[in-house]
Amino acid sequence: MGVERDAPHPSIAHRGLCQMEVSTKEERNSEVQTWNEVTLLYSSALKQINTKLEILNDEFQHVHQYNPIEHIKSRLKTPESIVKKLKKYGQESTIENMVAYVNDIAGVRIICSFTNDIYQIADMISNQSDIKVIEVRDYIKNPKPSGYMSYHMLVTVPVYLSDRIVDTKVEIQIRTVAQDFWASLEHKINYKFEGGDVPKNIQDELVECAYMVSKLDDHMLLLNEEVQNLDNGR
Ligand code: 0O2
Repeated sequence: MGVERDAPHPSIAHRGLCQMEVSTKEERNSEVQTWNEVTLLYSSALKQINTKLEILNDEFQHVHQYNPIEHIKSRLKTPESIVKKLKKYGQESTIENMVAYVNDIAGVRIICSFTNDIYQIADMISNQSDIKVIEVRDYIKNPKPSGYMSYHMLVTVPVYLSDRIVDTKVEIQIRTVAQDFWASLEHKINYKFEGGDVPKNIQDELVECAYMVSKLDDHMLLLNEEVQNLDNGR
């Protein structure tokens, strides 16, 4: 199980901060300090979640002799992307607003083989006593109009500092390899059109591909169950 970590480069973070409305040098220094503290919290939350997931995956391997998790990616949202989201929500670009309104500053994506792995992993996460599940969005049972399928959980994880414990938000996305393949191509296509309208025929083909991904996932799940039953009958 590979774990990738991407944090925004400090200079990018600084550039992002400078876009925020800060007037005096003292205010800017204090904002930089706050930014660094906030970034420390989110990156620590990612470390906590990643360790938990590795332990759960190892335990699952020990009990069931297979790994439900293919791989994990985690990232901190770039300041540019945070500012964009706050604009979308009609909020001013302040650190306070970013903490209050942007739920996916710390994001973890878990990729697994089969759709039933997704729900097992989600249950294992929810059962951790120190993790609080704030919201679940099941875009597998209810795909987005674009065709996007994934299971989203917004959780908080406690970060233990020297003088306090801070419950910190992390967005967890869980999806199959096939759903991830679709989402990454669709993301690239949207990026190519820079948020403008993707031609209708391409949108329709993406929806058609999402349907095929869903069929493929169902088929692979059945095939795997058939093979498991053969093994059990031996
Ligand atoms: P990035 O670069 O991945 O971080 P809301 O305003 O609360 O309704 P929000 O916060 O956008 O909506 O939440 P949503 O839609 O539940 O999930 C947001 C994230 O899910 C996105 O993050 C994407 O990672 C992923 N996602 C949602 N819809 C799609 C989609 O149609 N296609 C693809 N490829 N990914 C999607 P960001 O911040 O948009 O981007």
